[in-house]
Amino acid sequence: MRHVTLVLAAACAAAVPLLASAQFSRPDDAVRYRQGALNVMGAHFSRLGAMAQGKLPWDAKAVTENVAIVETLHTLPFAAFGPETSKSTSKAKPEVWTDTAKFEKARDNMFAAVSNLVQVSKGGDEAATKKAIGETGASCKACHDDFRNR
Ligand code: ASC
Repeated sequence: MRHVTLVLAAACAAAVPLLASAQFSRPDDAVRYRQGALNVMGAHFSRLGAMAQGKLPWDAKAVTENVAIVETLHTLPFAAFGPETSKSTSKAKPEVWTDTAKFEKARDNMFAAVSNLVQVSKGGDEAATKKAIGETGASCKACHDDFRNR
């Protein structure tokens, strides 16, 4: 039984990207942290989006570099959405804290899309990678539509 539990725990740990813990002195520091991480991630994801849409030429080296940055950053913002930040000024909608299950589902959809993008992009298939970029962008947008004010 203990063995089964350990195997299950290991499988879960492998399936769910770890949320890096971070420490903030004040709620506003957490808000700045998550905005910074999302802003930098957006700058790099935008480059991928532009290539996927043919607005920039496809550049396999740039794809690898930008996917690696998105992979590193994508879990970071979520350590900084604690309930103590719900009263800080930001674009986050109250639903982040009142409908946490839905927010976490949107987060997990994005995590899954990024995992898929990382895997697919390693295969070097341009069309498949463009599709994975599109699916990842849709997961960003879905969360913004429901949980971010304009
Ligand atoms: C980006 C970016 C986002 C997403 C989203 C996709 O490049 O900064 O937030 O893509 O716009 O629809």
